[in-house]
Amino acid sequence: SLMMKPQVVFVLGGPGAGKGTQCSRIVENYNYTHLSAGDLLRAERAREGSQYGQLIDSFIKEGKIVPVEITINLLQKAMEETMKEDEQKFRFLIDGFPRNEDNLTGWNTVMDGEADVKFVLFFDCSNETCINRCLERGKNSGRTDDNRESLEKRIQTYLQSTRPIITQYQKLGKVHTVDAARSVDEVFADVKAILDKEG
Ligand code: UP5
Ligand code: MG
Repeated sequence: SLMMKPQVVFVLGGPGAGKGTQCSRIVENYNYTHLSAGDLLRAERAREGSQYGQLIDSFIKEGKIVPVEITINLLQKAMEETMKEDEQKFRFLIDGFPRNEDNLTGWNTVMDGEADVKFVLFFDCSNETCINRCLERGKNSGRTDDNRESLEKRIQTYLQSTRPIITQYQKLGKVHTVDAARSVDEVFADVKAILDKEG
């Protein structure tokens, strides 16, 4: 059968900006599949027999960005599996990727012609808000990076590596910025307005 080309929205923002929370809301209301790069990496870390478990573990604790080959492979597999199961599911929210130049180059190389990046949804809030949300979550998230030390590093990586990627997409006119410091409902109201307009 004729497979549709995957239609991708990149969802970016600082650690704890609410990317995952908003993606869940989107999935409830729109025909999108949510793929969190971080969740896929954590699942790969936990997978029996994974050759990347230790590497992923140490990169996540250090707030560093895992080599793109690993992440892209997981994203590609997840997209393929989703579309194989239901060919109507060709719209994807890719949450937390691309995070640096290596990620972007890797995506552009591997996915050139294979997927359309429609736009970037950017959840913008202060570093302080990001840190407070992650520390609060850290009380029971079990995430190895929801502590002050890892968070400092995650914020540094975000500012140094991820913001420039968002800026690049901004120059292409492809970024929709949402003020993520407000309540989940208020943020989602803005998200809805964007998706209703952009599809
Ligand atoms: N919360 C959410 N929205 C709120 C709101 N409006 N008001 C009040 N509270 C709100 O939310 C975080 C917390 O805040 C939750 O408790 C939530 O209830 C509350 P969440 O929706 O989880 O935010 P999110 O932006 O998804 O935060 P997350 O911690 O997942 O962001 P990160 O980008 O830091 O984490 P991710 O899982 O994407 O990546 C983790 C690590 O994996 C990276 O640091 C990196 O080491 C590695 N990684 C790669 O190497 N490559 C990749 O491509 C992706 C990840
Ligand atoms: Mg997340």
